[in-house]
Amino acid sequence: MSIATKPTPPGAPVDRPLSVSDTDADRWTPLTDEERRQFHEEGYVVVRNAIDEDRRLAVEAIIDDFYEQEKAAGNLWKGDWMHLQGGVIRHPEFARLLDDNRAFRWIWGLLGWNIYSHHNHLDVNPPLDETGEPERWGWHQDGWRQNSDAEYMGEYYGYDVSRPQFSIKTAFVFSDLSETDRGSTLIIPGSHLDNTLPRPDDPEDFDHPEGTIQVTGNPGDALVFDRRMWHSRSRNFSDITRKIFFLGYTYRWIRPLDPMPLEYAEPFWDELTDVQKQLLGDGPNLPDYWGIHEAGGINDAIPLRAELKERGLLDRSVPWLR
Ligand SMILES: O=C(O)CCC(=O)C(=O)O
Ligand SMILES: [Fe+2]
Repeated sequence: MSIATKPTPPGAPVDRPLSVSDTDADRWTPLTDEERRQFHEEGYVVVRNAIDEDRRLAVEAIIDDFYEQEKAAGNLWKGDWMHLQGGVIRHPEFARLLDDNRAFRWIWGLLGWNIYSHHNHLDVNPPLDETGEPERWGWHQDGWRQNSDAEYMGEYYGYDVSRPQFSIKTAFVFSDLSETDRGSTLIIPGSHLDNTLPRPDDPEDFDHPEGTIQVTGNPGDALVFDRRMWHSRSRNFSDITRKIFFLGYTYRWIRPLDPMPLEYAEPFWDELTDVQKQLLGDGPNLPDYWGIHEAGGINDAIPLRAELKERGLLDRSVPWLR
């Protein structure tokens, strides 16, 4: 079978409806029990209108400027792809995306208050050059060594347990991904609870796994997904350049993956809120990253905790919101 120009499989809503949050809830509306259960079962949600159109347009223009800069600097990948890791610290509008959006309630609602962005990337993927390389098997869970070092060896001991969640990503859609085959992310809903995914014998000759959907989205929507979700890039067979910003959030006691020196944000540091500074990785001392004071004890001054506390959103019945 020739894969070079094979379109990716039909996306949602062919086999199943997308898991969608259509609410106009703002970032401080707590998740309902039903929403939390839905995410824990499905491993993802698409948030409609995560940012408003005027802001999407403004940020898209900034993304285009970065693309030109990276191109001029010879930093594009595979000829014309931009994959700018740690990009969130490069512009105040990117930093603002960290919490000022309608998907953020899923982040604090599922991870809690002791979090930051350890990993984020701004991706621009022009239409595929059909003379390009064949598609290669790209299915993975995020987290690198988190999928080995923190393993339970459940199979060895005869019980079945999923590996720990550790992080969640929000992908903000800036271009029109409302149709399939525009390079949007492939996922297998519910697969975040499986520790393995069978691989093909030939990484250049395969069908995508059963249950694969292609996550479509309108400009301004966001895909929120569990880092354990088995997912893959897909190829952009359309004539529209894909523009998308992935923001990964994890606990502050996990080290950054991307180079994000806080000095990059110096020119606009004073424009940021304390929550945004926390989410960029700021903290006054090491115990702070563990959620505590230097002398021990929960630290109520940690900005996102303080914000949630002030709004009455801490919740003893949810461990990460205690
Ligand atoms: O570009 C994509 O669609 C997927 C990228 C990816 O693997 C990720 O963000 O973890
Ligand atoms: Fe990934």
